Amino acid sequence: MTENLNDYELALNLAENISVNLSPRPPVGAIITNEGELLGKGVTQPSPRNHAEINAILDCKNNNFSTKGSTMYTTLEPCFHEGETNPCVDKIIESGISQVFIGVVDPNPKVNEKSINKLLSNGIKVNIIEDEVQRKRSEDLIEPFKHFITTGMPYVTSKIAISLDGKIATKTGDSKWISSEKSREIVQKMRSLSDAIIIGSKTLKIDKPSLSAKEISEQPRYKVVLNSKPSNPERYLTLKSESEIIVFCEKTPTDLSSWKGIEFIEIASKDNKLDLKEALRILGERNCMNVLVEGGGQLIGSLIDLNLINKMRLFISPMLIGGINSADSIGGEGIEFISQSKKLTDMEVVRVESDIMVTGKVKSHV
Ligand code: AOF
Ligand code: ZN
Repeated sequence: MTENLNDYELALNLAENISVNLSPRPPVGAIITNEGELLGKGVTQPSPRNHAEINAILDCKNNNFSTKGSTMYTTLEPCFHEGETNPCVDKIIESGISQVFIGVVDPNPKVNEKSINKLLSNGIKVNIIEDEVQRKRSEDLIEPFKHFITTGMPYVTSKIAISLDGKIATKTGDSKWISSEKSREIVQKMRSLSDAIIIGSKTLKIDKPSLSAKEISEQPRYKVVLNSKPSNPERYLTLKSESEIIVFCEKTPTDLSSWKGIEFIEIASKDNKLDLKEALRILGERNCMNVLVEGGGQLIGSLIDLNLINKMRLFISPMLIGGINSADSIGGEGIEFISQSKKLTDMEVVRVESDIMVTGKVKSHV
């Protein structure tokens, strides 16, 4: 039986419009129909609340519809395991749903086709969505989750505001503001949907950022600074908020009383550079699925050198800064040949007031 594209489209739209941080859960949308009639819909809620499929089943009940013989469309394979909620697969079987359309198989090893097999062995028809565009949208939805669950590493997005000539500040370090107000609002939303915001110590010193998601109730869980030899607690005062502050360093300062409220995590360094992969691994261990790197250019460049950035977002502002001594957007070691350049895919270009917002995925291993 072929899928009803419109029904699946609705499930996809529900998932794509989730605008709260669900980490470490993936966003899922589910709907239930019977003979073309919409009976109920649901989306994933933040832990420990319900998964999408359970919400869709509950919605049918609230709407006084029976789920017997109905069809479910869900953007991700239902879960198999007993986690914070009962397994969705069992709820689907109990509810008498007779057919399930699934966007993508759950890459979580605890699920990974087990639910599909369980549905099939309980006489429920299972179809994987065939439409290529919808399949791709379903895969995109779980991309950070897939990266996190299969590697244990956070999905890293880097954001940079640059002038048309690729500068992130003037020769005196002034950078306020390069991007438009609307672009900066988008960054606030990106911060609120991230588990951790990371900057280098030079950015902390020069920009004095708060890293908070301004005028948004949901804040990043961690504000993270990479600072090999932390020596100036005053600088960290701009970060004070409800988020926890982590400093990755070579050595914890001895005068801890002047660093109240800051957690130090020692990691190895080589040639005066902290082990960035280790820092990200530790954040992954703390269930950080989405992290946002806000600079500076040296940190972003080093992460790119190490293939640790998954997605880039640039806000390009129609201004020229110039100056051989003003900071460039990306530092690091760089490459020798164009053939070694990091390619971007899935490019999106959007006009935001006078800025151009460019977003793309970094294809790490070309
Ligand atoms: C679903 N529906 O809406 C989502 C699923 O920690 P727990 O118990 O919330 O389980 C999270 C896992 O469930 C997650 O790793 C992923 O495999 C799956 N996510 N599954 O049936 C949902 N968000
Ligand atoms: Zn579930």
